[in-house]
Amino acid sequence: MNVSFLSIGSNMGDRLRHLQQSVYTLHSQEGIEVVAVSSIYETAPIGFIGQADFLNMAVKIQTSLDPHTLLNVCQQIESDLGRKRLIRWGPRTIDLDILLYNNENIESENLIIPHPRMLERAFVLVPLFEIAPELASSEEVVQAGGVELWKKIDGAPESFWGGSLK
Ligand code: X6L
Ligand code: MG
Ligand code: MG
Repeated sequence: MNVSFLSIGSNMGDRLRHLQQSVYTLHSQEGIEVVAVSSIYETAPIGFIGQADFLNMAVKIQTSLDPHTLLNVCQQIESDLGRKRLIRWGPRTIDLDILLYNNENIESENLIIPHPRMLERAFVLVPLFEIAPELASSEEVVQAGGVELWKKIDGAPESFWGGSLK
């Protein structure tokens, strides 16, 4: 069984209802079980300003679907909830983004995992780390950002420079 994290956002119409409907529809799919949901956060729009504030959340799923089939499910839900792509980064009834799929790196024409810009976006990371605090320092997320633990530092600050400096 595979573990995946999704980021969900809405800033048009009944935003809460769109989040609820999308999570319910995910859980109703054969091959997807929603195993954790974050709190809902109201967030200022990024990318294209002058649009309504978003509600954002994250969910954790267990799934037998491969990443491309999961993407198809997400896009079908977006379409069913009336998502129209009119303005780049513009208002949307619902947006479902696959953030992580196991600890895989996937780069195909229509799907990149880990989500390439997730580490720059508080509206993604705050809900994600709420349901997966272990990810805040994990290999999946940290390596996705080109950041690898080089030397673990434990102990009092003075032990950092030790006897080698005065
Ligand atoms: C410079 C240029 C800096 C572009 C940032 C950031 C563009 C995020 C697009 C960017 C830039 C995005 C949401 C949103 C969008 C959302 C909130 C995007 C795609 N989606 N703002 N903006 N929540 N708060 O879900 O993420 S558009
Ligand atoms: Mg998005
Ligand atoms: Mg999207």
